[in-house]
Amino acid sequence: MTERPPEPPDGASGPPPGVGRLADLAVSLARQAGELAVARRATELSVSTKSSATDVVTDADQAVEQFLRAELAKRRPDDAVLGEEGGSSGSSDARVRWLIDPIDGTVNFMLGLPQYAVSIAAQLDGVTVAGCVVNPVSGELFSAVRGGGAYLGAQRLTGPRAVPLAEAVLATGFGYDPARRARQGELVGRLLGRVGNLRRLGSAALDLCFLAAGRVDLYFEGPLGEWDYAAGLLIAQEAGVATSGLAGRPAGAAMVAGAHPDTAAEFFRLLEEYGAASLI
Ligand code: LIP
Repeated sequence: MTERPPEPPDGASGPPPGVGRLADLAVSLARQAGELAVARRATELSVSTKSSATDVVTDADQAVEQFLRAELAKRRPDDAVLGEEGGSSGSSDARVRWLIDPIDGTVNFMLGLPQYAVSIAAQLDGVTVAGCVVNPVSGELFSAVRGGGAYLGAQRLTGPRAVPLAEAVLATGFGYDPARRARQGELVGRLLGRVGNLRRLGSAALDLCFLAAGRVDLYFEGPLGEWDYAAGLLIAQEAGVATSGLAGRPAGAAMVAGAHPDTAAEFFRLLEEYGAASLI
């Protein structure tokens, strides 16, 4: 499992030390949670559904989130937590809030597709300041601290290619509601005539990390759970990705979109022109 980069040397510019400690905890817990997910994948999974027949959750998702919550309760008892499976816990006055997706890409995990991740983000006073996304199958560990850059292991990430939209590879995802999925499909169908290619990899957290790593050139999806995108969005932003939400608003639960700064305005305009607002 590749590790987080070294802290900036004393005196260098970068995030305040307290944020570094949050980042270190996110990395440590994400690595351990990833190992637990892999171990649980080797056992007989019990699968149930949530909002629709395709919105699955396994006992592994629940076990990994329980592990993360127990570790956070032990090490950071005054912090709040928002997790995909267990919802919100802790005081609404807490300065630090953790956002955890125990297994992002649950359908891939259930099917044995090696494209899923543990995603952990830490917010300080409502701003995401540290994030870690681990693919426990590949061993890739993406991390970022606000103001400190984005990394794959110790390798600095510098974002997507500055290619024309007509050559750009677009990553996206689809929701669990059939009617909304149909609308998302119509939007993607229109975009396909304007971009170079499409990838639907199954994990928003990893899609955003791949944008940060230059493995895809464009990304959008919406709506998303805050736990899906919080860490990946910070990693993408710290890699220099230009991001946006709907109608020029900041990226958020309604939609997360990202591109190279040179193509971002054209891409975001295209999303609006092709009806992204209809996705929420
Ligand atoms: C998934 C996202 C993915 C999206 C799926 C699902 P989950 O999260 O990461 O991008 O398209 O519909 O929301 O549910 O596997 O944690």
